[in-house]
Amino acid sequence: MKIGMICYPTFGGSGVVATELGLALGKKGHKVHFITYSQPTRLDFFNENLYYHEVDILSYPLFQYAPYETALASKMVDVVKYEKLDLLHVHYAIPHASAGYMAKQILKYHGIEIPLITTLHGTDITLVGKDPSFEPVVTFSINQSDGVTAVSENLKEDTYAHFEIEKDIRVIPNFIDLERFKKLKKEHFKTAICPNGEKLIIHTSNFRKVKRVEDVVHVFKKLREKMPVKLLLVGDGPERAKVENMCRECNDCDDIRFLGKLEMVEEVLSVADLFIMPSEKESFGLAALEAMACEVPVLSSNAGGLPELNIDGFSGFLCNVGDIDCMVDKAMEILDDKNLPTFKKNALSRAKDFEMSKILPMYEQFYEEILSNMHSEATV
Ligand code: GMT
Repeated sequence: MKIGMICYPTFGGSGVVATELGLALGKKGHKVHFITYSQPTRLDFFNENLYYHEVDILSYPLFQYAPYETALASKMVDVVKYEKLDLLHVHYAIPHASAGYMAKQILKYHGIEIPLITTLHGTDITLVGKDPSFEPVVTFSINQSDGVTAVSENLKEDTYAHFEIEKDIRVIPNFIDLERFKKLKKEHFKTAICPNGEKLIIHTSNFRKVKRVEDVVHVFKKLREKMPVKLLLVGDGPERAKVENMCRECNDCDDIRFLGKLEMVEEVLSVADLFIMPSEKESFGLAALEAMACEVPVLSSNAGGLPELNIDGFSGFLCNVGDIDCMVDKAMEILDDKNLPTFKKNALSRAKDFEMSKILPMYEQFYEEILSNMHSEATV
């Protein structure tokens, strides 16, 4: 199959999923054409089945806001026409689904029928998409997609609850490459960070409000009164400066380290004892899955799709959003030496349920279904 893959090429979860999906499809012999505004990270090498088309936007003094959606739709039209793609798969509804719809209509005018598949990832539905400034366009473009997927049952339900959707939504969860995400021998990192045998807690995110990074610090502070612990905060984003100030004011600088964005996050996950994800909303929680694959138990909120990933009392625990005391109690239970080895083993076992080889065929089958529906409609 020749697939056009449209995503945000940044550190965000939807971009990671789209890139990993494209890479995996390429390995299986499909031709994957990434159409994005910059080269996705992890795609900076040659592979005979992977192609990259950059969306460039003409700069013009009249444009206070550069019309990215128009440039993206034009690039999709160009790539579909000249690379003879079989389908377009857009990740994150805004603005990719409406740009895809526009491209599809233009191609139709030129006599080319191409199916459009939209994957909903989370904040495109639960936060941004609901805003009245986007809602009518999001609803319309989801309904006009030939196939729609969501990364959890919860996100599917949220989509039906908040938008007037007539389409069936197929749930295809996030997946993990266990060849890459596995516990690596990095004991020297552990010795450097925790010289006195402290337990190591980790959080990785894009430091947006929805991630509640402050809760991680509150839990850590209370936990430190009870046992020797260190905290690593990985990633960057709008809330980082606030959280950093919060740590400085309390003289916690030696026990809490901010590592910024890390390309090889699996290296530090490999030496962690507990991953905390206290999110306000989280459609799936890819970062928690990455931690589990590296044998790190997860203490998460019970928001969104997190209960579909993290099994309470098995791979970690779930607490209500903002319930710091619950999180401290559960962290102590996980970090107890008599429990920790079991939680670590269980975390890996749960991650295996989302192994790429189990999830990739779901996308391939969905592509086949959508293509065959389209062909049967054309012959009626
Ligand atoms: O907020 C993020 O983590 C980034 C965001 C995105 O769309 O780029 O991630 C969402 O998509 C991921 C991949 O499907 C999911 O694993 C995350 O749970 C989801 N984030 C939220 O729902 C907040």
